[in-house]
Amino acid sequence: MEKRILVTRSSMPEIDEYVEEIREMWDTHWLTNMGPKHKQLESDLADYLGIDKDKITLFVNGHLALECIIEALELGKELNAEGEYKDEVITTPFTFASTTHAIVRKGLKPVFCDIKADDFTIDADKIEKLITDRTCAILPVHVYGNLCDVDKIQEIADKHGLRVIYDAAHAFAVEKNGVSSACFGDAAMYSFHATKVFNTIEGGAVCFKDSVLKIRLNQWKNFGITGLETTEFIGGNAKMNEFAAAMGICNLRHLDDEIAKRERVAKAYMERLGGLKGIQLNAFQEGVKSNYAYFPIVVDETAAGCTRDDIYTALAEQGIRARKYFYPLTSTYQCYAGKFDADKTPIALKISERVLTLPMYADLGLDDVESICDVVVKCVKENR
Ligand code: T4K
Repeated sequence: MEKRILVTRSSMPEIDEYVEEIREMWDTHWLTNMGPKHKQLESDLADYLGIDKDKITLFVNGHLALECIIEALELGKELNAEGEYKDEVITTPFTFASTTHAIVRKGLKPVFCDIKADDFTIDADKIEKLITDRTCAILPVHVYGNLCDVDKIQEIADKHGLRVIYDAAHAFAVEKNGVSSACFGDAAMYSFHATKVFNTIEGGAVCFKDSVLKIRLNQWKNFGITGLETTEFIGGNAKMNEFAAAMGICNLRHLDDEIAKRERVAKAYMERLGGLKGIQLNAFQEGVKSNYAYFPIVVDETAAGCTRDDIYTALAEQGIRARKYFYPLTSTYQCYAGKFDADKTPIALKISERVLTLPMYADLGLDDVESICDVVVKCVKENR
């Protein structure tokens, strides 16, 4: 069979390590509902992130984690002086479906802010002009392992009395000046999906500033049940099961090695593609320790002589499946037709039409990186 290289490949522990981790479940028969593996992973993650154990809780996936934190913070429930609900959330359309859908599914209105062309995160200088008397929160996205301008965003939020929730799906294990991405804003949501730097098969977590939220989030993710005979909220079911937690316990043991291997892959890409005319690489962020979650390139057709789609197709012909994360913008999805104007976020629109994320995972061979770069370089050189 022809060799295929996909955009990513799930990290997995040795099978024996996982079997050992789940073995006792055949004695306990405890499979879910915040059991011992769930508790252990929560505690291991808190240690890894350097946060208190009462400032993290686990979820079945990142998306429902995001919905639950919106509910637990009661966004959209407050009235302004005119008696209107404060239901607007400032966010970006350069993201996965989940971010925008979570806002809309919780009855709130996304107000789209543009992004920066160098690191693809929200342009904090453009936030304030979008704030109205209906704004309740800012929900920025740490894209590809790049961090948003967390200091400036917090300053704006404090000035206007807004909540800040980070979509940190791409930013597990990322730090700024030694401070974990878990510590910024009122809350940060992580995705532990199979495609992420750290995975629990499917899974997610929310880390938060106010430890009171732990009880509330645990209730929201368990049908809103607050006691043996009391149910105070209309919650859903978003609990992580014990098999997923066991996978997380194993994967966490190897995470630092995995990130080091990813760094090696990123450096190999940078060596070959750095300086290639028309190919923009991810910006290096001062003081940020990356997790090398993705390897995006942005193709400027005029300078490169070929388009993003030319490179995408040339790679696909060699069995290399790069992906267009994030194209199209969420604001242009069919399900939101007529609701938003993508021209109001011109940089996000431009980047989404030019971005390609190249294969990136810990075990990607450096010879494979060479072959991928050969295709990109050939595309650029042959077309100029
Ligand atoms: N916010 C942001 C910014 C996000 O990026 C995401 C998720 C979320 C929120 C929501 O978090 P979760 O609720 O998912 O925890 C994938 C993932 O499904 C999704 O989690 C992720 N973002 C998104 C960026 O990528 P697809 O549709 O591209 O996945 P798929 O199935 O095409 O897989 C991509 C590649 O990954 C495959 O070509 C091979 C590899 N793969 C995939 C799976 C499923 C594996 O190696 N193993 C696997 O089990 O969405």
